[in-house]
Amino acid sequence: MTYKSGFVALIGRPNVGKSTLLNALVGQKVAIMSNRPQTTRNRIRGVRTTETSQMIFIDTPGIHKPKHRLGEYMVDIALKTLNEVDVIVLVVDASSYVHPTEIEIVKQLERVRTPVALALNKVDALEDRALVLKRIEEYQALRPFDEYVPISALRGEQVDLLAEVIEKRLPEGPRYYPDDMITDQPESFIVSEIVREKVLMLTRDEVPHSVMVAVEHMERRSSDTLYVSAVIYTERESQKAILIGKQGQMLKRVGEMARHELEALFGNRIYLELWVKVKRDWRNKPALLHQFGFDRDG
Ligand SMILES: Nc1nc2c(ncn2[C@@H]2O[C@H](COP(=O)(O)OP(=O)(O)OP(=O)(O)O)[C@@H](O)[C@H]2O)c(=O)[nH]1
Ligand SMILES: [Mg+2]
Repeated sequence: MTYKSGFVALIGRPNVGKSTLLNALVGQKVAIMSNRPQTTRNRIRGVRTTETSQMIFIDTPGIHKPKHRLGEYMVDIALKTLNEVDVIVLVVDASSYVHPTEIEIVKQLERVRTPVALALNKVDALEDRALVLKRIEEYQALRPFDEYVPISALRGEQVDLLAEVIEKRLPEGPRYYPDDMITDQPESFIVSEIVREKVLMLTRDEVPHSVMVAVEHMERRSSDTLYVSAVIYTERESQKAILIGKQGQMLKRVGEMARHELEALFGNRIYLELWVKVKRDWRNKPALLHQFGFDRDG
């Protein structure tokens, strides 16, 4: 039997569940998720290897109308991905109406010849599951998709079916990554993202969006202890005060939650030291974006 492999982009507007789907497809958490739009800021790769195929999924930032340079970068990188993959999965929220952004995304898809599967996510949130048929018709009216798959990424429903229909569309190819490799992200990136995820969970309004986490130092101090020092950057003194909290309570909670998850993930004891610093308006400063790794070719 021939072995198939290839790259698969997960695209869609913010908050539809792309990262949740990526994690379900690879069977492990490789991308952080939250109920805030614009959670994902970079391309995140997750690998699913089976006897018959290897798929490299690329989770992308949600496509939206950018309000700052970071947003421009995020949308750029998502659209650029369309040209670099074998299959595109447009993820939509089946429990909500067709959004103007989805109409925009479909326009962008006219530029590419790549097969596009429509994943209608969040079917668990539909009052009546038959509504998904109506949703399919609405999307079909925008363009014919190569596949339509209703799923619940959160519950893992029909995620294997989605993988099957994607596999059909992949070219013959080798195993690019070792069997047991699930992501190619460096440990320091995973650490910074998990810290950021806890900030997204615990803060509100503009604070979650203003945050950038940078791991400054990681060091194995003994066979079972990993020492990590990270800085949470924010844009204003007032946000810094919120992140630290009364008597440092907020920072402590962020640190405890992140440490707990990282210990489970790495199977090590983690000594996590967090600092909060202000970098005024960093989301609009090209030099800072570059320093934080948001490069257009990234
Ligand atoms: N009910 C339900 N909620 C879901 C499902 N999939 C994802 N969600 C929720 O939707 C929210 C957004 O999920 P994410 O995976 O972070 O969405 P995203 O598309 O990656 O968002 P961005 O990174 O901001 O573009 C989270 O609160 C998820 O728990 C699903 O199948 N059903
Ligand atoms: Mg995401």
